[in-house]
Amino acid sequence: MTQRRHFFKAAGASLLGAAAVSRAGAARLPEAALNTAATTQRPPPPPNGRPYQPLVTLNGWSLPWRLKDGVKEFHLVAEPVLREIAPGMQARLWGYNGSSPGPTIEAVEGDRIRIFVTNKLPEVTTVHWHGILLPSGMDGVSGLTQPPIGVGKTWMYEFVLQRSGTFMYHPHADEMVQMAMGMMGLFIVHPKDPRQHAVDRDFGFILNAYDIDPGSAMPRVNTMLDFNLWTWNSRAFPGIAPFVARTGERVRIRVGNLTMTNHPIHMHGPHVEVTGTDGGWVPKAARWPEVTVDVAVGQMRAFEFDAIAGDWAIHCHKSHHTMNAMGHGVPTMIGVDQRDLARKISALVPDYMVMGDKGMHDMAEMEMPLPDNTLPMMTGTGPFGPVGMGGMFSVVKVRDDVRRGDDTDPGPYRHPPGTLASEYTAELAPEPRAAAPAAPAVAPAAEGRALEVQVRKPGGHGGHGGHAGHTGHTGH
Ligand SMILES: [Cu+2]
Repeated sequence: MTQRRHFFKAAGASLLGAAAVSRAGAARLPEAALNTAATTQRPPPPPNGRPYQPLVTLNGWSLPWRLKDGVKEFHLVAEPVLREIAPGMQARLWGYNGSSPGPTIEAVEGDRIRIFVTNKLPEVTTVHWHGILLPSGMDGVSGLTQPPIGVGKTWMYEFVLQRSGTFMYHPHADEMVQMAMGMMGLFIVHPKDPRQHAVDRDFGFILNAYDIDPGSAMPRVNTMLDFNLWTWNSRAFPGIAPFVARTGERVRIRVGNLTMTNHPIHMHGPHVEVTGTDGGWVPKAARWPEVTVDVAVGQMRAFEFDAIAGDWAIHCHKSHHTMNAMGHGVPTMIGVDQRDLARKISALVPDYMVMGDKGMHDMAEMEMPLPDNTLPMMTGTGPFGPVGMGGMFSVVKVRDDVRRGDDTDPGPYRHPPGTLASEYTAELAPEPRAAAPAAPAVAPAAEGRALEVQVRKPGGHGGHGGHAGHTGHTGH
């Protein structure tokens, strides 16, 4: 009993941090739920405490808690996990409770919560509660507000949730490695009054990125910008679940960015309104309309829209982020006559195929031989053929007959008559622009300087188009 009393005193005093608390109630840890499935698991309504509408974590789940003396107790276990990025590829990541990202933590404004963190990683860690107002000693910054959580140790964090909103958690010890390995999760604080900021559908995911060599399963942790797998909740299209809604429903999507570059999230169909950031809800009069919501590094955005029937693409607008692995170092072949090259290579490699001389759509249609455990650059099939996408891409599927709270994929949209683009099959009139001189597909060889710009060094990164792409990446 003395221990327990000591614990409550420590937890209530903001000057005492996680270190002081950890010496107390180590006894009787709450059960640490485990989930290794990569399918979306809509949580049940809260079994106790204040009511709220649970978040639907895309390809994820929410962490159960136990209510103890009015405190919601959660138990996170930091540990190595095996994550399916998309069918055909598994990654050896680090995460929490069996998954990367870890389970979403959901609680209500005003709740006192206690989060036990057990470290089953091969190195130390901490957990930082990104965006949440709390005593400085609970902020989880290794060295600054606490010593790191040792291997095999369990620590406690405890605080009262002062404001509702969209937040995250991630390590603040060896961050570069641990985030490159997939350690992160959403932290949603629901309003005390469930009618506040109410929507019909509430989705959330974290933008993350990995650098995993084709054929390998382990991320390269020293990569700074040159990632090759662009993922939502550690899933790449076609592994990302659709956002399902019923026509007319108010839908909210919450996005956090824990990659090393910004992601303009582009929503086809309905216009969206930015209603929240990790700094709080945007007052009604200050909400701004968008069709592309840029989410910068370390930022979160919540946006809402009224669902319109259809299949609406939603994706990062950086087009190389809707590509999977093997996208790097592929030279541009458009307009390059490869016939002579193909003849020479075929003598050495009998199956050699010329690719990309008319653009790269062909590659989406072709089943190319791949090393084990990687993903094609572009994949996924829609009702009209290959989607030609990978990475940060999904579909908002809105139908008139979806049941409330049902996230089952309704299949392809049945377009009402007269609302579908179609091939023009009537007689073709002469094109009025035929008189203009045609632009050459390839710069004439005589223009020495233009040619110089197009020189590519095979394999290397020095001085070619790929390098220019990276500069664009970092936003210089
Ligand atoms: Cu992006």
